[in-house]
Amino acid sequence: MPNLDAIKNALAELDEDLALQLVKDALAAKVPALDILTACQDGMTEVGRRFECQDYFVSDLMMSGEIFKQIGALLEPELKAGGSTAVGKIVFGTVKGDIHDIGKDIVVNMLKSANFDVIDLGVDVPPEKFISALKESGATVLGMSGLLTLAFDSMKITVQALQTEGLRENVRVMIGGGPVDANVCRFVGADDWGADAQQAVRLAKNWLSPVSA
Ligand code: B12
Repeated sequence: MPNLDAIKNALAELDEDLALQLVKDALAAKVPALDILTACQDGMTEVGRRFECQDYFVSDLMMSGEIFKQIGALLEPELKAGGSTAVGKIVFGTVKGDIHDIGKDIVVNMLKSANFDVIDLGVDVPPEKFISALKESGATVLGMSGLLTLAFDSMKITVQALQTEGLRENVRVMIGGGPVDANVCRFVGADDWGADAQQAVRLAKNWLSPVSA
């Protein structure tokens, strides 16, 4: 039986071959993809901890990112939320000053799998780019991702820009990314926040198709 702790440890040790093999074994043994994803996120958290302790360097963060992306590609077909008839447009991006996109990509893919039309603006997205995408697309949900502490300010400024542009009444805002919690949500002035991609899908379903939610 594949061991989720072993996957977490292989990622934390940056053992690419072992991590990928263990993920393949786990998928073959029908371990739920979401459980594998959680183990991998725990591994990334451990990488972050070692980076904080200066056991790891930026090159190690990059290596962990590369491994995680390959694991993401293996898990993606299994992570389809499926079965949803929800439709609606969502503008999404990692906020200005932040280039972390592994979590954003997972969330975007899960939203797409749940039949939402997602306009992904990428990383380091300034408020004005979010605003023009919302205006051009008519989307009524904005999703912002950020892992750096400085991302909180970028998120807040973006919400203020929505207000200034008269869009705030019609656009629901969700935020997420490693350090985001209810306090950050209040600080930013977002409508809600999520700790994982499933929560992003739940929020989108509630906001865009209340009947089927
Ligand atoms: C990989 C990594 C990198 C890679 C990123 C590669 C990439 N393409 O994304 C690279 C090497 C580029 C990098 C760079 C840096 N990093 Co970095 N990085 C990480 C690391 C190890 C993992 C992040 C990750 O991918 N996690 C896995 C994903 C799946 O999790 P996630 O993003 O949280 O997403 C999930 C949920 O949060 C949620 N979610 C995400 N977005 C959203 C949005 C919505 C709306 C919702 C509802 C949910 C949601 O769903 C996702 C799936 O479940 C973290 C450590 C950690 N603990 O997170 C540090 C970390 C984030 N990095 C950190 C730092 C300091 C940096 C650098 C400044 C380092 C440097 N000195 O250059 C630079 C910053 C560059 C920049 N301007 O952005 C710090 C941040 C500290 C802080 N408080 O600001 C961390 C926490 C490490 C640490 N402990 O010190 N990093």
